Amino acid sequence: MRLPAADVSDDALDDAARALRDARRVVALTGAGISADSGLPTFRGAKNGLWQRFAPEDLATPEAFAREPDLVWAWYQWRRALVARARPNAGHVALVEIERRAPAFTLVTQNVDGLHRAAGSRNVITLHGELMTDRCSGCGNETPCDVDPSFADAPVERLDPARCVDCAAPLRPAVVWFGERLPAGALEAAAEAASAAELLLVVGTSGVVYPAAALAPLAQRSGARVIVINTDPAAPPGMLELRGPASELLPRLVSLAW
Ligand code: BV8
Repeated sequence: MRLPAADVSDDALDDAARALRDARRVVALTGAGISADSGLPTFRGAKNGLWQRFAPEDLATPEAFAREPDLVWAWYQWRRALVARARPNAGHVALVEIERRAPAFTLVTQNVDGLHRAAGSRNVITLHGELMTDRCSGCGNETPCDVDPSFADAPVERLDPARCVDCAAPLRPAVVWFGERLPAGALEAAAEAASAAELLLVVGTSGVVYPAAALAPLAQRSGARVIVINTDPAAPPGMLELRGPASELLPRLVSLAW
């Protein structure tokens, strides 16, 4: 599926590139949109086939897993199969270049797909956990998950969760579900980076999930310039909006800045 090309003026891009080049402390906050061009469905975008009748908030909760573990586990095994065949795109790679060039850079991601680290980003704060890791719902033991690639194109609707080899309790993905705390220290580190940022790039997020969504207003209140990169109109007042795919706009921004 080809995304609409960027709809952004040269002046806006030049303005953003200058801000990027001049900023000493840069922070990027990313969401599912940056992985869209790696073939991964976003949370609130067009619904995908089997799961179109569920909202993420219906399935990504401890209550849903307790009530219907086979439904929730099957959803994650489908998503894991998609992530297993996904590769970082030019947007992920552009953020690696920004980390190399900027005097100080912090990447804060809501994504659980691991594509930022796969692209080479190093200073990454992962707010919502790791999809490709299993955590035992009993003893808490964490292990890399198994993936059945066939689920990518032929997902099953129900599948009993795998069991822990140590205590036989059901495994769950090592992600933060709605109603669960973020990993210890992650939000604090992200808020510290956002408060100190001179420039915050908000890339591919609908800004509806808290507390992550509070980071952009926090940065703005602390004096940062905020640039929003999104295919949809998503920029609150006072933030510069670059409308278009992150995989196109981020590389253009980097090439204009340096
Ligand atoms: C918690 C892991 C407290 C699971 C996810 C106020 C304060 C605190 C909490 C709340 C609050 N209000 C409500 C809450 C509760 C809740 C919440 O925010 N609910 C929402 C629905 C209102 N928050 C929580 O429960 C959080 N926990 O606060 O705990 C606590 C305290 C004490 C004790 C106990 C608890 C936990 C939230 C984490 C949930 N887990 N993921 C999983 O993946 O299965 S969230 C999930 O949504 C993903 O991580 C995802 O990244 C995230 C955000 O979505 P987006 O990334 O923005 O994706 P989306 O599809 O929405 O948007 C994509 C965007 O990209 C769009 O704008 C689109 O236009 C754009 N786009 C598309 N293509 C492109 C593009 N842009 C650029 N280029 C493209 N090519």
